Amino acid sequence: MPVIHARPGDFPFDPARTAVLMIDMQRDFLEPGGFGAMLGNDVSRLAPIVPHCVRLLALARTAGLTVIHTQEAHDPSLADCPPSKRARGALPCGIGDAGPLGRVLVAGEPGADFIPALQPQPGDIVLRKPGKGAFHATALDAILHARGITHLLIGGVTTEVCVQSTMREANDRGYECLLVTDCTASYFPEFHAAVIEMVVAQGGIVGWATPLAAVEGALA
Ligand code: TIU
Repeated sequence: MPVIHARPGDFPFDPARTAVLMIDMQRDFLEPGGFGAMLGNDVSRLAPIVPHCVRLLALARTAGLTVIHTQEAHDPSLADCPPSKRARGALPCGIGDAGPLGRVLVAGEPGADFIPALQPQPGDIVLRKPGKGAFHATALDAILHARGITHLLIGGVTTEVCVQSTMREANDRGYECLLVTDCTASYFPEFHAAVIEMVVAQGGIVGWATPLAAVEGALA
């Protein structure tokens, strides 16, 4: 069984029971004019991980891992968007409003699409989600059970929002989770660093963490 060298210790995994979960690599979070920018963030901070995420997905497909892309986006009716979420931040152009990338965080709009470098490929799974955590109000748990998936390699954006929420949800459901540290990014570098420490502390209370090179070392 391959082993990924990680913190707080080695992460053994069966590739046939392992999925890469790529969280929300959408134009709305990575490009100017999207939801992340509407929130006042410097979206250029997320760009450096893109080549790493490309490598992780290519490696996963070659090694036969399941690849799942999540997409934070709402139904055009906004029926799946809690009013509290829409009101948060009192944005002049917020969820559901018309922005430079189409209606903000709405499925089918340009902003909700994945960035060009990380478009889903045939065989990948795409999962739309209305919340920050990918298990909330989705079929993710059923999808993973149906494939016998027990281990997750997690990347995407942002580290302390959708990535951390999803990793905690997965950990509570019994999945063994590894955060690929240079395949995830935050608008706040200090939050990114803190999440990594939170995950691996206390014997890996939420899971494991390691850079892409260690994943490549195990799957090469
Ligand atoms: N604002 C922020 O950092 N993130 C989100 O709103 N969604 C995700 O992390 N995908």
